[in-house]
Amino acid sequence: MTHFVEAPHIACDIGIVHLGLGAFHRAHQAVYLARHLERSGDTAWGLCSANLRSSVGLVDGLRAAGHRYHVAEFTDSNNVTLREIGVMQETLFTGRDSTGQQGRDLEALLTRLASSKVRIVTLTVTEKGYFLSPTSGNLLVEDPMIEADIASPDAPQTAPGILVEALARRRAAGLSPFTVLSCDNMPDNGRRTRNAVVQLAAQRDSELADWISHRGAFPCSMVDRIVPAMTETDFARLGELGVDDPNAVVCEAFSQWVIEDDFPQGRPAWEAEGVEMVADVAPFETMKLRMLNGSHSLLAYLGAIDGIETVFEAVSRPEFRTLLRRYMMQEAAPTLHMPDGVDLERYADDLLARFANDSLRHRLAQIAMDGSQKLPQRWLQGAVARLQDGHEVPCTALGLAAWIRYTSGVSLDGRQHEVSDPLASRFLALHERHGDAPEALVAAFLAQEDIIPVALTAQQDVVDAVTDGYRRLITTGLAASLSTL
Ligand code: NAI
Ligand code: CS2
Repeated sequence: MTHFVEAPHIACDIGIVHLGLGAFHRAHQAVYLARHLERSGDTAWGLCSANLRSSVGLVDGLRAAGHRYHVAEFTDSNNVTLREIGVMQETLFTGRDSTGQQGRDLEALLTRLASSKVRIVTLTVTEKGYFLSPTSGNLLVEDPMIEADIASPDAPQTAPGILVEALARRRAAGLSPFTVLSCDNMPDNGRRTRNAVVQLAAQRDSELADWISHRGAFPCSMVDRIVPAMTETDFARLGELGVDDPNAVVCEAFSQWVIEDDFPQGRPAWEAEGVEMVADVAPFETMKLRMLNGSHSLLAYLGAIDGIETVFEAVSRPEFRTLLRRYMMQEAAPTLHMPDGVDLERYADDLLARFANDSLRHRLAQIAMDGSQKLPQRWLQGAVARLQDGHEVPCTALGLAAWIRYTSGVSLDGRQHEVSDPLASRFLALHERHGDAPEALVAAFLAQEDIIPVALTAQQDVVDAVTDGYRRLITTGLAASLSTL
């Protein structure tokens, strides 16, 4: 069954600016705002969405479409809600466009951010977009992009740089800071965002940094909706449903948003749309990152090195479902501290059902991206906790072995694949230096202390488990490795 939901044409003030106009933003935050607008008629929370480095075509395509697009929410391949979204009022691009011009709309974005009507900034710029060390959580001040923003603070290119310049303008104009709400898959994402902004501000003006630190609000949030990158198959399927929209996104019907309620300048009444406003997001964030995202990364690396393409394909194999259930219930769930009433067995079952949604072509290659930025919160912090409780982490160890193999760019049968990661060149150098000698190669990867916690590599049995896992993968293949597990 196909259910169409059209969007009324309602002129809004722009109260929220979003950085990172990607698929997830269009299918998650913008949907909650659109439903809020349609239900309440509250026109204070129109949306300006900006891309800082890629997808200028999407920015211009949405402008050409009057900033209206479609979200196809699939319960399964036979049931979909086609929702038109009309809450977006402006789209901007501040990266380098096809003519080589840098920062086409930068001044427009900074002016928008300095407007008294803008009271919230949300972000989905991926884990790497904050320029933070995955282990220490501190700003990577030696990153060339951050160095450039320190040298030219009034012409920022990074998300932290844009936030600092906008906050500096608001302070100079006597305005309060906007609230900064990260919607990225990072633990403690609000506090990590605060780190990036305050530490960058301190590079230019300690009084500005103090002002942001004391007056700024950076609530944490847990976000959840599976939104795969669009494929030609997806566009063709929407075409069959009568939707010809190059800016459309496809996603599952499930959606969840848990937000720390800290909005000094006010916020939309998100509760009416099912958003959970809480005092402490941490338990929900850790649960989701370790159980959902940790499972996703296991599928991504173990599946991709064996030529499996999608989540649906992987979980169609019983050995993967067994692996995920064992990982979730024996290595992730025991490390969680949930409020009464949260049933983790039920949550694990629900996740396996969501992964088996036959209408989503969620590519393992997309999930495998940026592993250096994802694995600390998805596997490694939980593994350290589990080991400190005296338990082994065999699923995580095999996952690490698969990740190491994945970063070589060569699958188990010799086929090549792209390795998309900010540290890809470092990983390639390690492979070139150590070849397929499991002991030396694994030791070299586990010695990367900016990714792998020392508390993990101090456990020799973990090092041995990863080494044995790597050796089994390259000598006996995936099926045998999983059955041995
Ligand atoms: P996408 O590829 O459609 O969009 C990524 C966005 O991040 C783009 O706007 C891109 O320009 C921006 N970006 C990438 N690197 C950046 C950088 N260094 N500085 C500034 N902007 C940068 O990906 P999608 O699906 O929108 O996911 C984005 C983030 O949303 C994820 O990394 C994750 O943190 C979060 N998320 C995604 C979910 C999904 O299922 N797709 C679900 C839950 C959270
Ligand atoms: C995925 C997430 O790409 C990935 O790393 O694990 O984007 C995942 O789809 C979402 O977190 C689901 O909420």
